[in-house]
Amino acid sequence: MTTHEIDQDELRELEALAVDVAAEAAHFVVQRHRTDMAVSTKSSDVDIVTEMDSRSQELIASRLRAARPADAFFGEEEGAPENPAGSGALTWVVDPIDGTVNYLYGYPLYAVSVALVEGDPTVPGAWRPLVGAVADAVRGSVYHARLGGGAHLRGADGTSTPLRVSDASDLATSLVATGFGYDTAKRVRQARALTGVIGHVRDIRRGGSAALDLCLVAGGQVDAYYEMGINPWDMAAGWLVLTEAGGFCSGADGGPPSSDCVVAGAPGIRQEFSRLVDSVVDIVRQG
Ligand code: LIP
Repeated sequence: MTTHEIDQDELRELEALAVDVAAEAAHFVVQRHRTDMAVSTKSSDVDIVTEMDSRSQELIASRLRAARPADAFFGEEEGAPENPAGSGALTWVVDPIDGTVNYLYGYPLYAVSVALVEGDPTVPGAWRPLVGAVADAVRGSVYHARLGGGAHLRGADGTSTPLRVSDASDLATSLVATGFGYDTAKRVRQARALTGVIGHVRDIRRGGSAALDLCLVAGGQVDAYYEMGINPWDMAAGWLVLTEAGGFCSGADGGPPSSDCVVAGAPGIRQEFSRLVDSVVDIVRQG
């Protein structure tokens, strides 16, 4: 991975750009939500994309290209990155609406996720986020962070609060978030894996947005999160917000976070929780 010498001042500017763009797109999708909006499907009948996912991505891409023409862009709704990261360029990794099914239903948990990463986001272990912003569209707040600069929550009233993970040290009384994919057979395997987890923790939360789940861990509202099957655009910004808030974010067997598996949480339960997720990950892998 080509590492870039970027000082904190430049990172602070890039973080502010990510926050502004994510907040603008979040406001846009809330304002333009309609029950009769166009909806189409992707990998399965339940894997949907609304017209607002595409319009939000167009808005974000145009803002970022105007501000940072040399950077690459990798958005959920556009497939392979433009200007491949192989060229050493930094890449904006974007989820224009994370929690699209929630958005369609008007279920109040969806976000816009914008991150700038170095390395190749399509290769596990070959990239890392430098700045990230997750705009909670319904609350009007923005979780954000820069590498080495800590993590903060900008409230709808403009106040800024430092984020800190919980001090959980006992898995049995830990609250855990997770999620399920769009492939029916895989979802059944994820549910089977969950039966191996639920007896070892306080309770489970299924919010529907990986980006918000990771940020809720960063703020201490839940103690841990795991999921098998999410994409770089779902995790890029939330990963950095979480680690800058003092948490851990990895993959199965101590590997990097990836579509295979994301394991994240408060440092006090890292070993226990990682061991637990490692014990069920093969249930989901066996497709
Ligand atoms: C969603 C993720 C969520 C997962 C859903 C879906 P999307 O992303 O954020 O964690 O459980 O299946 O992948 O499709 O709304 O961008």
